Amino acid sequence: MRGFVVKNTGSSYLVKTDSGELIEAKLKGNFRLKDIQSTNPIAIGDFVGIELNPESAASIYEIGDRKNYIVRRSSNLSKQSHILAANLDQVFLIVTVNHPVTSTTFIDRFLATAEAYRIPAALVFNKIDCINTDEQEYMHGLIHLYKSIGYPCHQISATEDKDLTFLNTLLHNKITLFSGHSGVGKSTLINRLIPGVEQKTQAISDYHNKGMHTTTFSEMLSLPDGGYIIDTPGIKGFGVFDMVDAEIAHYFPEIFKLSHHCKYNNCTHRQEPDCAVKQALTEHLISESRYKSYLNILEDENENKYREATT
Ligand SMILES: Nc1nc2c(ncn2[C@@H]2O[C@H](COP(=O)(O)OP(=O)(O)O)[C@@H](O)[C@H]2O)c(=O)[nH]1
Ligand SMILES: [Mg+2]
Ligand SMILES: [Zn+2]
Repeated sequence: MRGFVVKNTGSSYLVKTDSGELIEAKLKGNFRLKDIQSTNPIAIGDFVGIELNPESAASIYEIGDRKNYIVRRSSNLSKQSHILAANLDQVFLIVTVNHPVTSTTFIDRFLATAEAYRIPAALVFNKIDCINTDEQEYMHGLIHLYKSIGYPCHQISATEDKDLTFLNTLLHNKITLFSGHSGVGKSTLINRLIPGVEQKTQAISDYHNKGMHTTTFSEMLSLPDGGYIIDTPGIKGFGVFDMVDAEIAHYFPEIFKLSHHCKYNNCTHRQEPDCAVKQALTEHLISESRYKSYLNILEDENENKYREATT
C-alpha cells in the first residue's frame, strides 16, 4: 500500500494512503540515506510504502525518492540533521515589520536557504493593520526590493482582512511550508485558511513567560480544496549543511547575476579588485541590506559550516 506521511508523532508516523485513509505506521528495520546523516530517516511529505500488520501499527518498508527536503541541525553541537519536511512545493515566510520586528538578515537568510534547496519562496507581510506610517513606508521599500529580485510579496492582515481568497489560490493543491518568527501570525493565518483547524495562537507577551522548548512535531494541515500547509511551531529555522563560501553568492540571485562581471571568477565580493558587486553597491544597484546579509552568512563562524535560515 502506498501513502504519504502527514504527521510525525516522534514514535510513529501518520500516513495518508492513496485511497485517503489515515494509518499509523512505524519504520521497519534500519534505513540509511545516501547523502545525509539524519536522526529521522522519514519526514512529513515523504512518499512511503506500507505493509499492514493485523495486531500492531503498519510498517513502512520503503521511502520514495524526494523532490527536495529541508533539514535543521538536531542540536547546536551536532553534525547530525533532522529532516523537517520533504517534497515541498513552496515556502512562505510570514514577515511583520513590527510586533514583532522581522529583520532583513532574517529574511535574507531564509530566502538564501530556500534558494539553496531550490524551493520557490514568497514573503507574506502580515499585521498591516497595526503598523504606523513610517513602518508602512519601510515595508513598501522592502516589498519593492524583494519584488525586484523576483520574490512574490503579499500584504495581509490575518485578523482584519475579510477575504483571503488570493492566498487560497496560491496554496491550492500545493505543499507549502509556513515559517517566520513566533508571534507573526502563522497560526492565526492558518486558522483563517483552514476553518475548524484550531491552531493555538498566542498573544506576543505570553512568549517570554512560556517555555518555548517543548518539542513539537510538524504536521501537514489539509486545505479544504486540496493542498497542505506545514506550520513550524517551535522551530526556529532550517538550514543548509556544507554551504561553501563560493556558493553563497548563488543564493542571492541579484548578486550572482553580477558576479560574472567580476575580475576573478572565484570573487567573494569583499576585498577583491575589479569586483562588479562592490561597484554595483556604490551605484546603489544592489541593496546595502542584501549585501550585509550576504557577508553575514559568508562570515558565519561555524565549525560545521551549517548555515541556518534564521538568526
Ligand atoms: N493586529 C493584528 N494582530 C494579529 C494579526 N495576525 C495575528 N495577530 C495576533 O498576533 C498574535 C500572535 O499570533 P499567532 O498566530 O499565535 O503567531 P504565530 O506564533 O506566528 O503562530 C496573536 O495575538 C494574534 O491575534 C494581524 O494581522 N493583525
Ligand atoms: Mg503558532
Ligand atoms: Zn566580486
